[in-house]
Amino acid sequence: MGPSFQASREAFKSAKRCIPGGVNSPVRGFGSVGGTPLFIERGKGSRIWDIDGNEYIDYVGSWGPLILGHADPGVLKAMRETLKQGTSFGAPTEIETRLAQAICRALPSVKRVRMVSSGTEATMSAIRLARAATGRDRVLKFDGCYHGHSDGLLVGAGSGVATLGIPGSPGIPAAMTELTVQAPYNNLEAVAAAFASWPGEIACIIVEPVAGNMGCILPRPGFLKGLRALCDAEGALLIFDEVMTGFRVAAGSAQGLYGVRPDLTCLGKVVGGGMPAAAYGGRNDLMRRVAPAGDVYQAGTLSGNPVAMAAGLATLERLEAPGVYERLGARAQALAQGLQTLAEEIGVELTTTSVGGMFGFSFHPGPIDCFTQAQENHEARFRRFFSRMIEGGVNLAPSAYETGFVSLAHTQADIGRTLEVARKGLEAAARVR
Ligand code: KE4
Repeated sequence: MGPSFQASREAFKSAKRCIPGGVNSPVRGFGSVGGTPLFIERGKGSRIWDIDGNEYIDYVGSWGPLILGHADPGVLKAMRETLKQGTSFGAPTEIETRLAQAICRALPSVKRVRMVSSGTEATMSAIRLARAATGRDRVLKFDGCYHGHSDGLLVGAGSGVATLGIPGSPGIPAAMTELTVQAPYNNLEAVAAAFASWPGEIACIIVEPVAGNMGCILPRPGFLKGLRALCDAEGALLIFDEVMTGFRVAAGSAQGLYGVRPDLTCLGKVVGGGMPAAAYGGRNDLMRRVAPAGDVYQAGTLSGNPVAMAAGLATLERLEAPGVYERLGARAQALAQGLQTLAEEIGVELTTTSVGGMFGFSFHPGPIDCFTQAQENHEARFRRFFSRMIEGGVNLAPSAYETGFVSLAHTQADIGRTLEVARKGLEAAARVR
């Protein structure tokens, strides 16, 4: 007898009466995998429990922030200490400076940084700054990359947009999307052609240095350095959207891992430690333009919220310890390689990737270098695999267009248990024609 999801079913019915789709973010709704979204009761370390009492090894980790694991004692303690003074003041606090210092310490390209409350705000603001600094209006993004839901970036987007097969989104004026130039990920020729088509008009390229919103797709060797060179040649700015990769793939994030220096960097997820906090930062001459230092306006009631800062700072300080990224990388690699080995043994086509503490898998023979290829994945097999993993007590992202995350709380035993469950999941998927 498999697990019961009755309480989640009831909770979902209630939620749908007052929340669109019953969830506060579309990709949580299980739209592409079917069934009822799990309503979560609590988390601890690598585990979460739903309101039916079912336990799961969790690889969503709130979509990346919980790199230390759920309910990390150090993070909770830092939040409790900060809460004693109050929650929010709408005035500067020293803990905001300390988190900014930690970010600038880790990322040499970031000389000044502004805290915001979501990755969407971070990318939207970085683009406004790039347009102001260059006097140009067009923005180049890559198909399948997701940079949050601001109007101009919901073009050819990955993550929930790809998951639900939504062609862009109604409500976005053509005037906005006309300014967004698209190119296939990992395709420098297409980027060069875009610059040739719009000479002197492209303000910036925004890119996920590891594409985590169409599965997990690594940059081909030379791709990121090629973007840097093209931006330098064309007078455009290079924005690394490291909302997902920031402090996830290496101590110096993806820019450190791949040795490419962006002009602006967007951060989120890990820097908030599970609380609503994100950031954008970069070159001094650019960040000096941001109000009130400069004339590029951006603001936020809860930007730099002290409790969120405490969670983020406690997280980043722990990530400064030696060996952290080796451990995260070993866990993610063991999982990805284990899945690959099982798939080859069972005879089901599967492509897996891992970098730092993130990993991906796709029911696809490979290679997968861009969104068009990613979309050729066998979604029915993904759905079957996903549901078997849930039944077996393993929580994965409910979408073929997302990435998985390990934490410092995930043990080798967790990985071993996950692969035991995955064997049955892959066998079931292999039976789907
Ligand atoms: P938020 O506005 O959701 O904080 O961040 C947007 C964002 C920006 N850039 C990248 C590279 C991102 O991955 C994201 C958000 N990621 C998704 C999942 N891949 C968040 C989950 C959700 O939408 O519910």
